[in-house]
Amino acid sequence: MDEIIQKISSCIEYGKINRASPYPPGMKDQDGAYELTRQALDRGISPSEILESGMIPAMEIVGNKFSRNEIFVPQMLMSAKAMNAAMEHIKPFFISGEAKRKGVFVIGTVAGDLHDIGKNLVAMMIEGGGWEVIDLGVDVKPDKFKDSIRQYPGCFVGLSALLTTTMENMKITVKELKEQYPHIKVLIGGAPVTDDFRQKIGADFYSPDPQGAVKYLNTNRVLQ
Ligand code: B1M
Repeated sequence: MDEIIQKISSCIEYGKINRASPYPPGMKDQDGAYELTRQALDRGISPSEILESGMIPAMEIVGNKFSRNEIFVPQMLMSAKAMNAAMEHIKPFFISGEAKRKGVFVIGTVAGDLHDIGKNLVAMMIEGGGWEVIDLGVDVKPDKFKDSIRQYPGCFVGLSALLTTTMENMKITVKELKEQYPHIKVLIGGAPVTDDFRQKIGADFYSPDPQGAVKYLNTNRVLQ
């Protein structure tokens, strides 16, 4: 792996946001995820490579360390901040200036769940694919999704969940949306979600990654 990608990965793993950040003390006065990502792009490394070889695997390591009680929530939060700092440079590459004319995609992380990095990536890729994205944020209750469905008739809805506990809220959300709007297409995703779960809760599509969600939307959109 390219050395700079390795460094970006370490910054995310250890929560080094930018050069000015004093955390972690061992990386004081060094470039952080923010500066290194800019440098990597300036060297011609592709945003997808930085994301897939450096940033996402780093978060995987963070999750594994958390599972083993080697780090705790504050460290996990610093890693998320470093990831978001790197994303500031990556985002413009995935969002084209193309008119958003394919349709509307409403996305949110389900009620009780505050994880938004994966959801933001999905939103970013879908927007880059030419869709208008309405991002409702995190901890989104079913009523908020319903408000958007009323506001954007014919939209597709995406739900993200990262916790096994909030998968239950995903199930409730799908049930409520389908009861009131039987024709609405609901896509689901997030680390603990599977296609088996999708079938059980009656959602229309599951994708393990943003690319699958983009493909589904492009294939299933109603041509106007
Ligand atoms: Co959280 N956390 N966390 N956390 N956290 C996990 C999810 C966990 C697996 C860590 C672990 O134990 N190994 C664990 C869940 C265990 C479980 O339920 N089985 C966990 C826990 C327990 C918790 C808390 C309960 C900890 C506590 O307080 N004791 C707490 C819950 C807070 C809450 O939500 N109510 C909590 C808090 C946090 C932070 C706030 C500190 C922070 C989130 C910051 C933020 O998002 N702004 C955080 C983080 C960073 C993580 C890990 C380390 C990383 C998550 C991440 O961003 N991954 C995570 C461990 C892990 O996932 N390995 C963990 C990178 C991201 C790109 O991947 O989100 O999976 P992901 O998204 C992917 C795909 O899943 C897919 O595309 C993305 C790109 O490939 N995808 C979709 C996602 N949504 C999609 C939707 C689609 C399609 C694809 O269609 C609509």
